[in-house]
Amino acid sequence: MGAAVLLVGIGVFAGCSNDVVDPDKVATDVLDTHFVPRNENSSTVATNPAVPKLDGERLDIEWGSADLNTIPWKAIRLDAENGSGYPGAPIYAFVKSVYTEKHLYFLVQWNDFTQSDRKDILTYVGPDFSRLPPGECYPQYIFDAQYWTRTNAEDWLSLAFEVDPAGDSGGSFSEQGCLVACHGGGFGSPGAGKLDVWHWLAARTNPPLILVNPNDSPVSPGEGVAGYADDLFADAGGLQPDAPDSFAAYAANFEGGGTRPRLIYRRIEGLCDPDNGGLTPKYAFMWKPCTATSFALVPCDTLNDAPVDQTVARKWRPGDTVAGYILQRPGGSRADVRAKGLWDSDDRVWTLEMSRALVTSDPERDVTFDVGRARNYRFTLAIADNSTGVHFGSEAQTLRFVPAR
Ligand SMILES: [Ca+2]
Ligand SMILES: [Ca+2]
Ligand SMILES: [Ca+2]
Repeated sequence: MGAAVLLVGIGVFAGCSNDVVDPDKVATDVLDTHFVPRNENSSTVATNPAVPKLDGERLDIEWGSADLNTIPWKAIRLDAENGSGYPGAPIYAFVKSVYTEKHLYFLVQWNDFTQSDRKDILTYVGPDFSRLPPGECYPQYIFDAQYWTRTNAEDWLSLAFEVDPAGDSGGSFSEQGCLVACHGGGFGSPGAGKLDVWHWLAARTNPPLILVNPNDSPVSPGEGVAGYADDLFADAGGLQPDAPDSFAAYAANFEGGGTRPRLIYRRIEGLCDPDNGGLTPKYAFMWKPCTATSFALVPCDTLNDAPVDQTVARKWRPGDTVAGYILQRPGGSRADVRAKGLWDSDDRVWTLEMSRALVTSDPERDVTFDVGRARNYRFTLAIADNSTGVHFGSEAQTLRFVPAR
């Protein structure tokens, strides 16, 4: 496998001359996580610039120089056999990990030829309203689901760790990964035990940006302005969101399996901009603070104010799109995992940086990383390319905490 990994590794990052993948360092199932000192008592910013900044940009200072190999790459093979459906020929994800006194960080890079970050785009496909007699209502078009379509999925990545030893009659998660504990029975339903699942979604959890460290300067945040990964768990009851008192980063902007939007942007009381931590607003999604009832799609709608793909309000025309999801910042135990992915259009690579506290306030549903006991943690990695269910999966891997020197 080593030679194959090397070849694929060089192929994936052919555009990055700094990346040297040594097959001896990557041909095992062990991902070492390396200690980075940080003054955790600092109430302002990370005092060590080597602590990763969650912004989807991979810097040498935060992830170790590839030449010095202080933080080696781990290539993880992902294939259809350990995934679901047939996503295509196997791919490799390149992973690094570090930890501080209180947090664990992952860097994952993988090839993806398409940036799929708009799931369930709602598109109006009825007549052009500017060609209809003015001054009339046309609920038979704007309010009829047959004049709307809902298309597209999203890229996603998930990590699964054991909270309680998981498996079923086919074996254990520790030995066979998702072959038994995720895909054995119903999806995400290990017969016994419990998995902690971190589910980064390019369309639904990546955009709601907020300071990673609330005490950071919003102008130059040392720890970044990140989105989230949905924090879920899987047991015999299936895949479920962390609870109670938690809420999701997203809600559907359509009814059930329907196609007609519930809400659209309107240019009333000023434009309701997403609050993206001072970054450039992105209109590919609806933002929860903008969802007053006055934003509901009504039968007499004649104007499309949606700022998606346009700057001036005008009458609806076929091809106009509305966001499929209403986004907000998640809360409670569901909001423990911070994540920011950026897609590079030149290299066609996703770069995802993730972080979670070693210990959360919800040890029932979240794996607890006990650095003091130097335990190893088995995990699996899954990646999807613009799909809800079809994905690549890895065999079970080991996360090993390298003791601080
Ligand atoms: Ca970074
Ligand atoms: Ca994609
Ligand atoms: Ca949690």
